[in-house]
Amino acid sequence: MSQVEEGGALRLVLGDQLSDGLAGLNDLDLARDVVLMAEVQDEATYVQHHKQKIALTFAAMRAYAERLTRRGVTVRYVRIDAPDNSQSIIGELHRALTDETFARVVITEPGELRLAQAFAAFAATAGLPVDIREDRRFICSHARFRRWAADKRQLRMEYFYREMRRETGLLMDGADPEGGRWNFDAENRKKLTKGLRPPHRLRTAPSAITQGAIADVARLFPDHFGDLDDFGWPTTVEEAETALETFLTRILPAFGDWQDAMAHGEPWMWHGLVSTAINMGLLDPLDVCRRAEAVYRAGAAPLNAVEGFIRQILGWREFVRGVYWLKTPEYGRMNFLEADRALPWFFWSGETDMACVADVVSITRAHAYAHHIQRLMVTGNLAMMLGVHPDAVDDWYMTVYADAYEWVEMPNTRGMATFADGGIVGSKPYAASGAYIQRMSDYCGGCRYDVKGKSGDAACPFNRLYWGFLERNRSRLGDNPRLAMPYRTLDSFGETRRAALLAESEETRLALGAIPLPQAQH
Ligand code: FAD
Ligand code: DLZ
Ligand code: SF4
Repeated sequence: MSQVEEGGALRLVLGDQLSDGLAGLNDLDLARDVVLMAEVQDEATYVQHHKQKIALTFAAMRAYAERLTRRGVTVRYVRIDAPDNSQSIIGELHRALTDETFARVVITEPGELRLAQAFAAFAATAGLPVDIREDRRFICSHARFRRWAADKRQLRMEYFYREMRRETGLLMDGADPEGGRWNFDAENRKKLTKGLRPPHRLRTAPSAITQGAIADVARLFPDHFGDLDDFGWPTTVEEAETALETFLTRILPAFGDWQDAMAHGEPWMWHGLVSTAINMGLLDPLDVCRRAEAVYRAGAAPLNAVEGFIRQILGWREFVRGVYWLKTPEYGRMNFLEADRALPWFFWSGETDMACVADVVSITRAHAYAHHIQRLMVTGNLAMMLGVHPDAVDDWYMTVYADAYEWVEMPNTRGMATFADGGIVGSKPYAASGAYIQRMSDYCGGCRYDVKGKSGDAACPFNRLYWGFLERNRSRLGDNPRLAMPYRTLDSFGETRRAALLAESEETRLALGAIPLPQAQH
C-alpha cells in the first residue's frame, strides 16, 4: 500500500511510454496520485519477443520508475516475478483498484490496437472515470493525419513529408526546401567503397539495473529468440542522449552516402540506432530532427545526410503511424498478393547458404537489430518473392527486432516490404533480383550461389524467384504503371520461357521451405 492520500488518480505508464512529458502524467498530483507500471507475461509473450527487446523494456521501465520516485512520485511497480502479478496490464489495473481507493484512472493511449481495445473495454466496465489521453509524442496528431489523408486518392509519404517540413519549418529556406529540393535520395545510394569499413560504434554499457533485467530475462524467457550477450541499447534518457550526441557528431555526416549499403558482419553501418529510444519515449522525434538540422546549419554535416535522416523520422515514421491508425484493423488482414506459404525455418536459425540472409539473421539474433535495407531488400524481399503469408512475416518482424511495435512494424512489413496492402504505403513492390544485393553489398562474393546465374541449382535464389514472382502475380500487378518495364521484358521472353521461369520459381520456393500452408491458415 502506498502512502498517498485517497481519492487521487491511478496513472498507467506502459513500457514504451517512458517520456518525461507523457500526456498521462501532465497534471500529476504528488500527494494523491499513484503511477502504475507492470512487467507482465502478456506483453512479453504476445509475440515471442527477442530476449533483448524484453530486457530493454524491463530495464528501461525499472530505470524510469526510479526516475519518477526521485521526483517524489509514488510508483506502484510490479516486477515480472512478483508473486501476486496477474501477468496482464488490465489485471494489474484491477488489482491496483482493489488494493487502494482512487477517484479515476488516467491512461495514455497505447501504440497498438489490441491494447487500445482492451483499455476501451476496461473503461466501459471499471466503475470509475477512465481518462484515455492522446499520445502527443508524435509530430503529427491523429486528427492532422486524417485531415491530410481525407482528400487523397493515394497516400504517398513524399507529399505528407513536404507538409510536415512546411509545418515544422525543418530544413526550410523560407517557403522553399533547403537546397532547392525536398529529397536528396539520388545521392544516398552509394555502394560501399572497397576497403571502406564503418566506424567503430561505442554502444551503451549495461548499467546495474540493465544487468538485473538481462539476468531476469535469461532466467524467465530462455526459449525466446535471440542472444543477450551483446546488449548495448540505451535504457535511460541520459544514455539515449549520449548515444544520440555521438551519432550526430561522428556518424551523421556520412549517413546519407551509405544509407543503403550493406557489408558482411557490419550491423550498424552509418545508421542512427535511435529507433528503440524514440519508440520507447527516451528521445523525442521532433527534438532529434531539430538537433540533426542544427548539425547541418553549423556546417558539420552535408544536406543529403541530414535531409535523409530527418525524412526517415519526420516522413516515414510519422507516415506509417498515420497509416496504421487510419487503416487498422483491416490493414492487419490484408493479403493483396494472396501469399499462402510458410516462413522458411532459416529465418529463425540463419542456416542457409544464402550469405546475405545468413548474415542478416545472424546480426538480428545477436543484436535484435538490422538496418532498413537489410529488413527491406534481404528478408522482406525474399519473404515477398517466396509468397510467405503476411501473418507469418509480421510475426517474424515483431518477434526479432528490439524496436518492433505493431504501429510501425506492420505498415513497413505488410506495406513497404511485402506489398500485402496492395499499394497503400508504397506504389510498387520492392521486388529485386540478386543484382540489387550485389550492387549494394559485399555479400555475393562470399556466397555459394552465383549472383550472375539466372537458373539452375547454383544460381542466386533471388534471381530464380524474381521473374516467377512477377508471372505468378500478373493479374494483381500487371497493370501497375511502375512495373510496366519489367512486365514488358517478361512478355518479350515468350510463353515457353515464362512457363519455365514460373516453374523454376515454384521449385525454388519449395526448395527453400516456403511450402503451402494448410488451407485453414489462409
Ligand atoms: P536510421 O536508419 O538511423 O533511421 C533513423 C530513424 O528513422 C529510425 O530510428 C526510425 O525512427 C526512423 N525510420 C527509418 N525508417 C523508418 C521506417 N521505414 N518506418 C518508420 N520509421 C523509420 N522501425 C521501427 O522502429 N520498428 C519496426 O518494427 C520496424 N520494422 C520494420 C520492418 C520492415 C520490413 C522494414 C523495411 C523497416 C522497419 N522499420 C521499423 C524501419 C527501419 O528499418 C528502422 O526504423 C531502422 O532500421 C531503425 O534503425 P536506426 O535507428 O539505426 O535507423
Ligand atoms: C514490449 C513490452 C514488453 C516486452 N513488456 C512490457 C511489460 O511488461 N509491460 C508494459 O507495460 N509494456 C511492455 N512492453 C511494451 C508494450 O507491449 C507496449 O506498450 C504495447 O505494445 C503498445 O505499444
Ligand atoms: Fe544473396 Fe544471391 Fe548474393 Fe548469395 S548470390 S549473397 S543469395 S544475393
